[in-house]
Amino acid sequence: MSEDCIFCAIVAGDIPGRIVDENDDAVAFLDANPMSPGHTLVVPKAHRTRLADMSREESRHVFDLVHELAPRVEDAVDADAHTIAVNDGPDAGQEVPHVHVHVIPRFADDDGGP
Ligand code: DGP
Repeated sequence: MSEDCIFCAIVAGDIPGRIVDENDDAVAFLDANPMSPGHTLVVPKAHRTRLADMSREESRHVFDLVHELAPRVEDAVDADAHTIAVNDGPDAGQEVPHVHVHVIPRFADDDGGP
């Protein structure tokens, strides 16, 4: 855990997060600033800043949860598709320095979305 990391605080339960699902190594919670209804973030429980900081095993657990969750989120909000994205590094738009996979529900009429 990193002391001043907001996502570590959510994983630890120190600040409220709308947790959707979890496995041994990853947690999914709703994005506080959603690009569409149901926008969910999947993060490793351990503090990792970039994808390259994760082992293959850690990465697999994160993406296992994405794989399991995405169709359920799509169903839950009656979406037509979803965008799955990682902003990996500040120059790619990563604002929170704890790896997170965006699962963004998309709708046929959403005008291009994110
Ligand atoms: P990125 O630009 O890829 O680093 O996206 C960061 C996302 O994290 C952005 O969609 C908003 C979300 N976010 C930032 N702070 C919080 C928070 O405290 N709680 C939750 N649930 N989401 C947050």
